[in-house]
Amino acid sequence: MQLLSAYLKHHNTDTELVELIETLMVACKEIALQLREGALAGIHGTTDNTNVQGETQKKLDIISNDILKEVLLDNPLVRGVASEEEDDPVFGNPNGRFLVTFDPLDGSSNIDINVSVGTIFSILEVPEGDAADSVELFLQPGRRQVAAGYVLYGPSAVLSLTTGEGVNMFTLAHTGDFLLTREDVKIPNSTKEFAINMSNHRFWEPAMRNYVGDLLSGSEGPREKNYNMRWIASMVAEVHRVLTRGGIFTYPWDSRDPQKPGKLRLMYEGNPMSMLVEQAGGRSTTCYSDILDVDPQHIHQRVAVALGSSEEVETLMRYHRETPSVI
Ligand code: P6P
Repeated sequence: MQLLSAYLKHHNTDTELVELIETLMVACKEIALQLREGALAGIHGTTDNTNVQGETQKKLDIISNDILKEVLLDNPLVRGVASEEEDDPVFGNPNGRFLVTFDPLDGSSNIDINVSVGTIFSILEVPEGDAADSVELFLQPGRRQVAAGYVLYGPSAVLSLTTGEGVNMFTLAHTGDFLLTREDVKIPNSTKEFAINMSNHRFWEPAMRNYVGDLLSGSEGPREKNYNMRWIASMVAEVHRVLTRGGIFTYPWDSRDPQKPGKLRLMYEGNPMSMLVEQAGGRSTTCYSDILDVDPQHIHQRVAVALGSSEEVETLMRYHRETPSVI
């Protein structure tokens, strides 16, 4: 089994990017250890704090966020970090080359019920000629990412990573090393599995209601095949399933907050997951256009997401082209 750093070096990955990824994994290994302790460490449950998203912060949200901030900003390669749990970016070495955005513990509402959660990360380079520390440095379209990935803390801890040369998966061994366990991951073009939070049905656009209604009609309906549904309420786990066996995962716009395009965040959920999915041969869209082409205006900007098996995502997009939008 090949070590993460050996695999990246063997494939001529930029040496400073390899160092940054290794630094990220130091933080994720510490988070994995904290999670493994679970209730024994007295770190389950919520705090009295609400984050910039308006969500009550779990103790492990803050612990994970602090571990990532401390470890990353200690590396001189890092110019700054932006986190789901921080109002504003935090800056480090003014000569640092990289910017890192992250959701430190995605799916954290699942922690207390011992269901998989994960750390999602996106790596950008500081734009040429930009001198001042500002949030503007981060506001780059997803196609500018130099690397993206997540560490899924499940029955095993698995890193899914892309540096723009496909997607590979590395499992955390008891030795503390990430070892290559799946190479050149490819998402099947078609699927019979969809993931959506059905409780929001009455809030969706007509196109989404029509699309899901036809999935539910199964072989008697226009899709002429039976589908199965999953919903884990942890994007990292859903995307890992899609990368592993195909499927479509979607969190679309809904009318509960019509001004927001969706629930998920572009810079540290939509963009990194979209890079992974596209690098694995899938599609990742807003239901109308590719997420990686969205021009970000705000560090905590939200985005509608529909990602996975290319033929299924393109079918969903066709429903949205053919049905008048209400947005
Ligand atoms: P809901 C977790 O809070 C998250 O951001 C994603 O990981 C997940 O897919 C989604 O929200 C779940 O949302 O509305 O089903 O709780």
